[in-house]
Order: sequence, then structure tokens, then C-alpha cells
Amino acid sequence: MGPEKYPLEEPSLHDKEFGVLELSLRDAEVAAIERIAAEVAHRYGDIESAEFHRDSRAIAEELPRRVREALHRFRASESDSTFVTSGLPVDDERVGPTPPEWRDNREPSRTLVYDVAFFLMAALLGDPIAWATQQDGRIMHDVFPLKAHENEQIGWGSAQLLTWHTEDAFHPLRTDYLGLMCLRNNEQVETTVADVSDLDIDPHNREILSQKRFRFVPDNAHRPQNNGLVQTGQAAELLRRSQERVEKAMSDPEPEAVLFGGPELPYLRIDPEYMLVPEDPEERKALDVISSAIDVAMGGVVLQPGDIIFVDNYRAVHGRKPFKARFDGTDRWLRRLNVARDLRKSRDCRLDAESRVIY
Ligand SMILES: O=C(O)CCC(=O)C(=O)O
Ligand SMILES: [Fe+2]
Repeated sequence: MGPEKYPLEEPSLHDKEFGVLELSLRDAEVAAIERIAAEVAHRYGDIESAEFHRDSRAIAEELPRRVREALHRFRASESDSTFVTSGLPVDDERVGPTPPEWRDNREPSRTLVYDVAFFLMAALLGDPIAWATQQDGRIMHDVFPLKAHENEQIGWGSAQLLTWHTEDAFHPLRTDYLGLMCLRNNEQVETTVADVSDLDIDPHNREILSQKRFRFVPDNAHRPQNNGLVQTGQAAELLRRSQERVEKAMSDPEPEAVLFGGPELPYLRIDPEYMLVPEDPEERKALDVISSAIDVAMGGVVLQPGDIIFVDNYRAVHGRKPFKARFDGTDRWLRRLNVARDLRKSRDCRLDAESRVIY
């Protein structure tokens, strides 16, 4: 027998073989998670609550053992790049219409119990973090189509293919895991994923890609026009520094490697939409080779309401197929978390040890 996998009790969610670990929740597990989520929602009242963030790891220890084991194994073994949990029911009426604006002051309680369940699972992988430069510094992001961004390469886009990418590839503090929870996906839009271990790249190009020769620039989501957070005091100073970093990264990015970490099974960092086209033909060729290999290895997951996916942002790239948004309250709606394995790495970019907002 090979390494133990959680049995595929449901039909497979993916249409191509790639490193996905699937966990179909059993009824008793769903009931336990719902009970904890309801209690936590009542106690803290807000997914952005600092007290909840502080206590979340302790509470996550109460999740059913099989869920904890599966997520810990996923984190420790790194043998799969994607984890999908299915089976949590989502009440479509309860969550209400997909919002027309991301800053919309909707009643937070509508999604709170789902947010809590998602956050607690994420807390088994690390600590969810927020970006001061994204969605007003909120820890839990919304991903739904917005008319004004319809054609953009951003979570709020829809009409264009969201090309595969490492999340926040330009940033040294980019997330270890990208978490998405599906609240609604009537359009059956596919989230795309490709695992680095499936990439067929010859040794020469592997070697080029492993050298610090590639330049990344900040993506649109971090640029000043897409966040209007007004800060005072120390936060204003940190924000100023972070904007300086973004500007520096835009005007004069440091060269970095695309493949790094273990030579046999490397980590990956790539986002062609936000990388400078190399002048050196050898580097351009290497990028073409890995890009074609990723296209070949690409698989996908059509998230259903209640599905939670964690993509290992060091082991896989992800994206999204295009779709026709209606902007009528019924569009696809995901919640999103960035999860750091080690908060200390970002300490000098956060206000205090417990704060989760990275500047
Ligand atoms: O919409 C999706 O399925 C993925 C979007 C995405 O790339 C992200 O939220 O980082
Ligand atoms: Fe992304």
C-alpha cells in the first residue's frame, strides 16, 4: 500500500490528476463544526475580532480529529499541493445576495458562521494574515465579480481568464497557503491549479530557473488606486514604508529565483503577468519552458458551496477560468484567507506581536 489517502467518498472534484488531498466531511463532523462555529460566532461576533484571532488556534484544537489530522499531514508532508474539504452546507438564503461592492456595509453575521469554520481550519495550517494594502486591511477577503473590474487580472474580474499565478509572487512575505471558501458558484466556474511536482522541465532550464535572475513587480491588488485605507500614528508610518516598498518593487525589483528550496521537489514562485520580460534570451526561454509545462500540468476544481480549498502557495500556482457575471446578486462568491506558517517573519511589518496586518 502507498501512503494513506483520505478515501474519495464523493465523485472526484477534479478533472485531471494532480496533488489534491480531498476530505469529505461526515455528518457527525459537519455537526461538530457547525456547533463550534455557532458558539464562536456568538462569542466574538466578528471575524475581524482580535480576540478571536488570538484564541483561534486553541479553538481549532476542538475540530474533529480527522479534520485536524488531515490538515496537519497536508502541512507537514508537503506531498500534495492542494487540500479540498467538502460537505459543509451553506444556506443560500442566509448568506443573502452576492454584494455589489466590496466595501458594502452588509450585515457581517450573514456569513459569520461559515467564515468561522473556514478560519478555524486555516488556523490548523498557520495564522491568517491581512495586507494593509488590500481590502482595507481586512483578514477575510471577498472574491466576487465587480463590474468596474470585469476585464482585469484580479480577484474581482470575471470576463478574462485569471492567468495562473503564485499569490503575491512579488512579496517576500507572500502567503504560505491561499484559502478559498465557496459560498456560491452557480456558474460552475473552475479554479485552476498546477502542482510543481507535475512539471516536466529539462535540467538546463531547471538550473536557469533556480538562479536569482527574474524580476517580479507588485500586482494591481496592492497598488494605491485599489485601497484607500486612511491611517494615523504608527500605522501611518508602517503604511508609508510599505507603499515605499511597493514603489521600489515597481521601479527597481531585485532579481529572484523561480525555483528554490529542495532541489528534487522545489518550491515555485511565478506570475508572468507581473514579471518583467527578461532581456536575456536564455532567461526568456526558461520562462517559456516552465510556462508551457504549467499549461500542460494544469488541473481544476469547481468549488461548490461549502467547499474549502487550501493551495500551497510554494508548491502550486492557481487561477480562474473566465465567466459571464450577471451583477444581479447571484454571482459567484468566495471568501479568501492568506495563511502564514510563521508570523515572526513579518514582525517588523506589523504593529505588534498579535497584530495580523502586514504593512
Ligand atoms: O477565483 C478564484 O477561484 C481564484 C481567485 C484568485 O486567484 C485569488 O483569489 O487569489
Ligand atoms: Fe490568486
